[in-house]
Amino acid sequence: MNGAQALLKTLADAGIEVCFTNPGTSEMHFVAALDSEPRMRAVLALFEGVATGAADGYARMADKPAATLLHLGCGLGNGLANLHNARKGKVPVVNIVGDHATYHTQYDAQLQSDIETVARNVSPGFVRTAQRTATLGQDAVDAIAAARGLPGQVATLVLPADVSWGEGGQPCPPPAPPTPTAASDEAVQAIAQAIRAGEKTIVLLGGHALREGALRSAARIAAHSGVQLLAEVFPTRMERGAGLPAVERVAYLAELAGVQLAGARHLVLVDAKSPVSFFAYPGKASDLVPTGCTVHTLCSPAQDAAASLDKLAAALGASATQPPLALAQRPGRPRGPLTAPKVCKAVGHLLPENAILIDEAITSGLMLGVMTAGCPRHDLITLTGGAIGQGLPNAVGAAIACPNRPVIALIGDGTAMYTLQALWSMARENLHVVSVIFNNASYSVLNVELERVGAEKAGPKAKSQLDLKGPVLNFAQLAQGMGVHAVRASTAEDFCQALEYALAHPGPHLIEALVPESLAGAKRKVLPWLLKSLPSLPAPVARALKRKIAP
Ligand SMILES: Cc1ncc(C[n+]2csc(CCOP(=O)(O)OP(=O)(O)O)c2C)c(N)n1
Ligand SMILES: [Mg+2]
Repeated sequence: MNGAQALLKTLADAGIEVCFTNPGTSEMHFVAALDSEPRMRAVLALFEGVATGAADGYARMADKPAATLLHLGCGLGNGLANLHNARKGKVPVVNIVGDHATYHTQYDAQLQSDIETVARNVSPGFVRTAQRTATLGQDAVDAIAAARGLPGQVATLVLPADVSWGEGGQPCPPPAPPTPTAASDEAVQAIAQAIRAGEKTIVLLGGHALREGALRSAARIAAHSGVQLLAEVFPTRMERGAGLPAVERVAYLAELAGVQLAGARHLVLVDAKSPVSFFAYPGKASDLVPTGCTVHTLCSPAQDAAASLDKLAAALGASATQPPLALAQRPGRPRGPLTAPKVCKAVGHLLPENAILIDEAITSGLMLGVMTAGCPRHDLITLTGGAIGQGLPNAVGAAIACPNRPVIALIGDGTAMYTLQALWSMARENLHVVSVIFNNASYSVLNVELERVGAEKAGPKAKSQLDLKGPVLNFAQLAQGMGVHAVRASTAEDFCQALEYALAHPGPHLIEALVPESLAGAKRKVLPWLLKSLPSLPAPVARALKRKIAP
């Protein structure tokens, strides 16, 4: 057995069944070994950012890692943004990067570069360059253990070509799965005491606290003790829909998040990070915790969120409380000229049972949350690390992890262009993914940001960096060129019909929604002023405005 064969057997024995690849010459023995391991599915991506984003989407839905296969430092660099998103989402990935043979490094050949330095950015907890064929199996076990650790992470194993092709590979048995602990008695008691004192308390749910069991426990606590629940701004995976507790997410815009958090005296973190502003803005606070608010940690991402919430519910006497659940209700069928809110409405009108919804719609998705709140149960995947180009690759991985569930990916046009090659992988693997691209011919959110940061009057050169008009992209044609059935829609009627067709016909589809910018003209001009005025408005008015801008 050579090293690559031993590596693949070790991965498969540990339940790693999919490898998203974009190989080169240094990975040829790994590629050749794929046929020796029938349990490993290999999925070719035409850009490394698709491979890494697919591995991220897969693990979010499968709750176990996939492997990647990337080509040296440059291939890893191309895949970095989506590994970053995985890192921020605490998603396990076994990231395998091929390298030159160990004795070839000294010659500084064309593709020679410092792989470990690139890797440390996204896998600070585990970067290892395999040294010998005989120990490669153990290296793989260590990488798997690190990836599946508490919390999940990207683990990078650099695989020199001679370690891969050398004889004497030894597969190793899988590492034991980790067992997270519940919150400590002290943490539970301290938080229960703070809650019982009756001051305004917000419980911020993140990570695994947004899965069904934890959500139900949190909702019991909220119903029993009057605390307010919020979900982190960009969940890795959130279970929602009719029959589950509905939890509002922290808003992206710091000023709106400020309205949500205002007046809190206690903030309880459950597998969540204390909230901070996405960016810094001149004269505005970065830390979103209101002054005078005490931050408590019920459990860290390394602990068991559901068990911790159960413990807190028991301490408060809330274990038998029946929490309110989202009612089954859908918006009506939209009509007339197509707009982004109407696309969200159509998705709410038609979302099938058990769907996986991927939201990378940026400004076009502002209404998605309210429009889908009462839809049949679904999972929501979002842009955890803010590095755009995640959604389409995530859809590839999610569809492979859950072949019997429809995947609907809502993506901005600017965003779609980062990793558009994902469409080709959807076609090749015949995945049931409906990609909806919002063609508003703009980096619209950056136009909003331009107003918000208070930059001086934007001239034509500045504005041209943020608009995508000329040439206007034609996503339907681009998709067709990659083997994906695609249509354009400029009315709500056409869009609904296209979505119904796509959902009824398994396989990949793309619907290009031709829409105006959601935040344009007067709306865009007044937004910064509205946001600025929020802190000085009475709380009920501020909350009403918040609901209007980003419900
Ligand atoms: C990797 C990466 N590059 C650049 C950005 C900056 N950025 C944020 S949003 C955005 C444009 C989004 O445009 P689009 O997808 O068309 O959505 P819209 O704003 O029009 O709703 C850009 C370039 C980013 N977040 N991540
Ligand atoms: Mg756009």
